[in-house]
Amino acid sequence: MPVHNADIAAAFSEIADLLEIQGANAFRVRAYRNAARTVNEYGRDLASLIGHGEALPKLPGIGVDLTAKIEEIARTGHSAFLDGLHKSWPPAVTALLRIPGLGPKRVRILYENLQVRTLADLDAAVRGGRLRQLPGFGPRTEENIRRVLAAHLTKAERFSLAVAGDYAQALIIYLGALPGVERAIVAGSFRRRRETVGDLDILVTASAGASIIERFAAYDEVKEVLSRGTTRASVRLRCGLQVDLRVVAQESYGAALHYFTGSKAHSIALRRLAQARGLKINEYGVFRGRVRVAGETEESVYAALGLPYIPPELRENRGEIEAARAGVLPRLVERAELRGDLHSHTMASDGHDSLEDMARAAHTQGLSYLAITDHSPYLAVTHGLDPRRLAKQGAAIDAWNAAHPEITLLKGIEVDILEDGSLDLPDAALRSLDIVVAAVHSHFNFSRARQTERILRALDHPSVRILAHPTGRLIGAREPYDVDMARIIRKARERGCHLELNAQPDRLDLADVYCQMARSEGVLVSIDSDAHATRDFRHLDLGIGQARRGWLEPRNVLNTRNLSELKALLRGGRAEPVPGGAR
Ligand code: DGT
Ligand code: CA
Ligand code: CA
Repeated sequence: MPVHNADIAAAFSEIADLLEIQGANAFRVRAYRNAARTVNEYGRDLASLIGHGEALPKLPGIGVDLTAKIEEIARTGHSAFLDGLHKSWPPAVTALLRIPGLGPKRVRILYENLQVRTLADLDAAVRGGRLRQLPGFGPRTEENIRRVLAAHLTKAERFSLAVAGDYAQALIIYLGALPGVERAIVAGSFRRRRETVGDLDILVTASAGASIIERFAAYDEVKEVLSRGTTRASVRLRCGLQVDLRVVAQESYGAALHYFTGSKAHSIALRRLAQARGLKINEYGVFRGRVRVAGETEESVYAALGLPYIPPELRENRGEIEAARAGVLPRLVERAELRGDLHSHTMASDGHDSLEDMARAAHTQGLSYLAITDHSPYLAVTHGLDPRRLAKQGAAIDAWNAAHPEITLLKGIEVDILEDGSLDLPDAALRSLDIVVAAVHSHFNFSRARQTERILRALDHPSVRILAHPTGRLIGAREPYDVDMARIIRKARERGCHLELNAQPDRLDLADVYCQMARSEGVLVSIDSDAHATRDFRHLDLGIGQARRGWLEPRNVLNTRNLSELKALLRGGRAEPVPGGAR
């Protein structure tokens, strides 16, 4: 694993925390904290500098000892000193420091007197009434800790974008209909289309804040009001999802929306840029001295900093500000630009609807072609198609196409990649199809080398055109399998294959960073619903969000092509090189 500056900074912060708990000299603690900040903010990747044999730059406040530690972490991914600290203070202890009211002194007392090492231990100690017996822990402290813990322990879980979306949509309709409300919009990670969200952040513009807050707290789904003021409130819904609401004046809409959309890293980088221009930026606007120079729209906020509008999906401080400054922001792909879908199932395997119903639904969704890719026989539960049933389905597809010029069905298969990288159907059956999508559904635990070789072999099969859900992850349920994605992407380019971005809510596989990698290697991404029922085509929206987070433009996406361009790409073996793939 490559070591990033952030990893080195995290190690230094943790050393500072643990030294503090130990009661170490305050100057020493501060030196580590400052070093963490310096490393984190340093513009170039220290590990790659070291990897290229370059001398480390002279960093402020970083002497011989810290330089040696940076080199050690960059080379090995570890700090022997930190590992030593962990022997007496397990890593989980540092989480206790984040609880308001618990400084290093108290954490140390908890650890030594009550053997508290984790938040769960602390929770047990509070419940057992053991906290108040300790020196320096009054009833007030105990009550504070109890409250923070309750919020912490239930908040740990993140919600999938799709689930959060259902709640968000209902809330926006409810809030939007309240008297006095001008606009209601979801900001935060939801607007940035992250695959999971910690909570929903809703922004409302209205003249009278207090009455909006009242009605928000009275929303039917609200289980508990966590905090409430005149312009803001936080609630927890019955499902456990937290929702933060902010009411702002119309004139601050853009600035507030920008602030609450984040990400925090993007906002911080932007604030630094503003400072360099003598401007101040906050949730109320952009200011020169006391004069407000922008804030009503997000466009005005960016324009005040001399930047074009940056779409929310890019706001992660992953190079988007530099790209904006250089005038080379990508023109991100949009849902309306998808002309087709290259992965779908019918009742023939494990889908719920007929081929004809799937075709009609896809057409209703604005698509002009749909690949029918039922399973191959390997996994018995999917009731996959053998060559005989596949041929029968092919005849049904021919019949459909003859009668329905409005949407073309492609004959396809989602063929299993077997243990050794061979495919689950005879070559002749695969050759008879318009499109072969290959997928791993077994042996997830192979070593990286073995898994990579297996997939590379499948991509070498002359019929294979798309690698489905390339890392096999199920968000929150199954880790991606261990593969060398860089090699897979290079192989795909060499073979004229494409990578799927599977838009099922719990897959969203390809992840954003791999989309970026595919883009820079000139490999096309196919944004597919993997629909198992007519209603599943709506998942394409989620796929688009992930693709946009991965900087994909229409030209980087296979299924923005019209049918004849697509057929050429599927036939041709080699994809046309995409010029200027890298940003
Ligand atoms: P999440 O909820 O964990 O999925 O992620 P976010 O990004 O929605 O984070 P959240 O809900 O804590 O905050 C929403 C936005 O509010 C965040 O993206 C940026 C802004 N924000 C929150 N705290 C701060 C802060 O301390 N500084 C700045 N600049 N912005 C903040
Ligand atoms: Ca949030
Ligand atoms: Ca929030």
